[in-house]
Amino acid sequence: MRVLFVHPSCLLYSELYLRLEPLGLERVAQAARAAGHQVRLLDLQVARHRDFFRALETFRPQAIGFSLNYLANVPEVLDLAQASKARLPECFVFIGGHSASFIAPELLQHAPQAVDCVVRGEGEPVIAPLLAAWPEGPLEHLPGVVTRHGMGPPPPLLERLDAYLPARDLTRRRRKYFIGQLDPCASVEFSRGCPWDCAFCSAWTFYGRAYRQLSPEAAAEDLARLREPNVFIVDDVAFVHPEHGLAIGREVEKRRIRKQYYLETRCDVLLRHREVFAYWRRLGLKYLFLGLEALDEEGLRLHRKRVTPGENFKALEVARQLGIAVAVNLIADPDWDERRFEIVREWATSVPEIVHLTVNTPYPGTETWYTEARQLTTYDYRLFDVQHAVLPTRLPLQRFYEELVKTQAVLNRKHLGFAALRRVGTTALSLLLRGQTNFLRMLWKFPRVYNAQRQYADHFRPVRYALSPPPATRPAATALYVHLPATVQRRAARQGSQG
Ligand code: B12
Ligand code: SF4
Repeated sequence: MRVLFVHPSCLLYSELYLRLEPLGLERVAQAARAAGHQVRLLDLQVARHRDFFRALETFRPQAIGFSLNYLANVPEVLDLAQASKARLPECFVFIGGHSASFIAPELLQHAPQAVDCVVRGEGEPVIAPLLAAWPEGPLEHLPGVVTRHGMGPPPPLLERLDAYLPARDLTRRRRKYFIGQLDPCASVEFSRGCPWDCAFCSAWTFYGRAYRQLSPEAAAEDLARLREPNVFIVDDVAFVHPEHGLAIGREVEKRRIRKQYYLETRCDVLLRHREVFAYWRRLGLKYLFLGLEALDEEGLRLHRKRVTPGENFKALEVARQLGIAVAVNLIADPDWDERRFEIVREWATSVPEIVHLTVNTPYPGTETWYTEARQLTTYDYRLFDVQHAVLPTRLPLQRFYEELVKTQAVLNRKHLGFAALRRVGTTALSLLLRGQTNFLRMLWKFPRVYNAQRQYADHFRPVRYALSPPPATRPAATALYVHLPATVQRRAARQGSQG
């Protein structure tokens, strides 16, 4: 079968600092290819809608699979799905990905004639049986598959993460992928899932609390295949198990791989396994992203982050000692007043780290989606991008955005514009000489991207697709998960055998 996989466009706000390859989709594409299908991949982060419509005419796909990791991309994907069906009525149109997994029935309701099914959970184990079942069906008997007629059993977890290394040969314009100074930059995955359970996050509910690792050999083999000199490690929390990080490092050394790396981890993991980060520093680790989330004890408790402010600040010290540049994230609550923004500005200008500010946003799949007592003020998918307030603001909404953007501008002054250019002049020049302009463009983009007036006006656009509100009563704990945790599965199996 001719299969076209499509990743939607970037959101304006994330494109400022980075644009990363669609790693999950590349892995699903590889699983489809291994099953004998003729596969193409189009990434609308680096291509245009007209390229998509051209691909419909020239490639004539018999199946189109859209990736929907981000809630804010829902309208774009639904519009493209409808346009695809209108042009190619026989084509099998389906959607998968992180956000799609939590709102599958809703997506089908929004576009009942255009979307044939939604795939919940990891795509690799499902894609071959799904394509084999079309067009005879029925599809809704397959694990993880949801159609208008029903929902299949819970999706299976991929048995071995080593099984399908990403089909990177399918992505074009790879020079467009970058993160900050790491330009160009590829992505890799060393592990999947997260053992923690923060209230605002859906990583643990998606994977059913499972935490799995690639073998050190497969991880290093994947790194060795990369042409890019820079690598973003997509793991939610890198090096949870120090021995895994050390073992991958040894394989990297054995193969004489020399790259620069960017990874995300937790402050307590950095404190506990400092030696792994020191080792990776020698291997080329340049940047760390730490989700600080809050500066105070109470904020951390509400997010159920399970770290203290003391640990967070100590972790920043350790990173500085190791000579690793750090970017941190703080979550701004819509309840903040001018004083709270002021405190963040003061703190952020007193530390050398890059500080990002995102807005507290309950997402389907997170615990706060069910427990957040405040009423959502909008159900417009496009505003669920952590740059808009979807909960009531203490300040008038327009004032809230003015404070938010003012704060972001202060935080960004340190590492964008002329200040940054002065600091990284030689790096910028050498990138320019190699024809890499993503980083340089980033330095001047801030005023175009962040704009309080526009963010406020976004609330008054006509809404074509609206998210369904959370249920009035909190569902059973197991309903939170996409992949069921092993304990829940065992319990269900026991009950089944007794019944
Ligand atoms: C890397 C990453 C990014 C990269 C994106 C790179 C890219 N283009 O794919 C960057 C840094 C750009 C990014 C940005 C954002 N991200 Co992000 N990101 C992640 C992260 C850490 C890993 C994603 C990943 O590569 N995973 C590994 C691959 C193998 O898994 P995967 O992509 O999920 O794909 C699997 C399945 O989803 C499925 N699948 C995926 N596509 C398809 C398609 C089909 C047809 C099928 C059948 C299956 C399928 O199969 C794949 C293989 O198993 C996740 C957390 C997580 N654990 O997933 C957050 C996460 C997805 N991001 C999140 C958020 C909030 C954002 C931002 C809005 C803001 C922010 N602060 O990060 C922006 C918005 C991005 C945009 N729309 O432009 C949230 C999602 C929230 C939501 N429900 O919308 C997550 C879950 C983080 C979190 N814990 O809350 N992100
Ligand atoms: S925020 Fe980080 S540590 Fe917390 S559950 Fe999500 S991925 Fe895990």
